Amino acid sequence: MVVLLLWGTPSLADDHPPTVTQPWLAEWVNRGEFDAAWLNTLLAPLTPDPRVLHLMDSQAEAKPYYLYRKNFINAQRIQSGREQMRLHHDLLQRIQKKFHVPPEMLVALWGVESDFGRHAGGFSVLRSLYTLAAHYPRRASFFQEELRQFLLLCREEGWDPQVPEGSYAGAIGQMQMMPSTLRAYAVDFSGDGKRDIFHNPSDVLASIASFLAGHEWNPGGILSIQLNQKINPDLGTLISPSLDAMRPWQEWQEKGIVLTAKDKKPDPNEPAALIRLEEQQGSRYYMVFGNFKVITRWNRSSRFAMVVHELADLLRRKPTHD
Ligand SMILES: [Ca+2]
Repeated sequence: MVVLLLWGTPSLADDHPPTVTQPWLAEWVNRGEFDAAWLNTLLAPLTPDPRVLHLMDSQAEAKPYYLYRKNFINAQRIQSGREQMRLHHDLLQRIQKKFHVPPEMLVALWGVESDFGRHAGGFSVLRSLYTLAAHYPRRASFFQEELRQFLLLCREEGWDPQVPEGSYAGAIGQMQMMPSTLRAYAVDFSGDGKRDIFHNPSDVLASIASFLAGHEWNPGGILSIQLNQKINPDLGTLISPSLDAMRPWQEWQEKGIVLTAKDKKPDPNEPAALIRLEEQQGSRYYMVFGNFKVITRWNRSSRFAMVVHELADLLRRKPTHD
């Protein structure tokens, strides 16, 4: 009954039953967030995008780390990253002053997410999110909320919802943030009053910094230390089930983890976890610390965090010329 009241007469509802009668949309209208006729006009003509559903189901396969790394780190990516570091040197310094996140970390995330803005689109955000909200039961409630956040974001920023392009999963802009994350963390750093995360490197890089700072990035904190398996033979039995279960570094020392003399010395209270990544030659083990976990707040995968970490290290180092 509610549906009929909200969405007009039965005959009108019959014209567009697949979209406008869904209870989660009716709830937005009931809450007074959106106008029913506006939603109807926007969503009723949309058809599910089969490419989006296909890509969602084909992403699950986990490549070993050494193959995963190749998708993000190569000579071209490192060279472009170093050029961006030079080009935006002053901007990056100003962002660091405000957010206390190092330039190479911002540029590395930018590079991993969109190759420095070269590949940030291709899918209509509206159609992708609607496809997943209405036709992907496994994660429907997540994408229904992201669609709602996207429509609120469009209203706040003055965007036509039909225009923005993003990833097949609805990630937007040169840093590929989901709409809820964008609303919470994106900032205007260029000073024109707009959060232009599609075109403006100031806004893009500062928005990345805003996210990391907002997740308790520790300036000067350690990300990871590779462990020497010769002096730590039982690492396989100590792997952390999840980064949510980090323990103070001191407890790892008590369990027998030994660093080499050249390693940085973490604070005894620094939260730490033990992870394993697969290289072509076999397993490698790392102690990872608070700042590594901050990157996993962006993307939950340890492989993602390590690839950002490695690219950042390569960008910080001066290229070696003969
Ligand atoms: Ca701006």
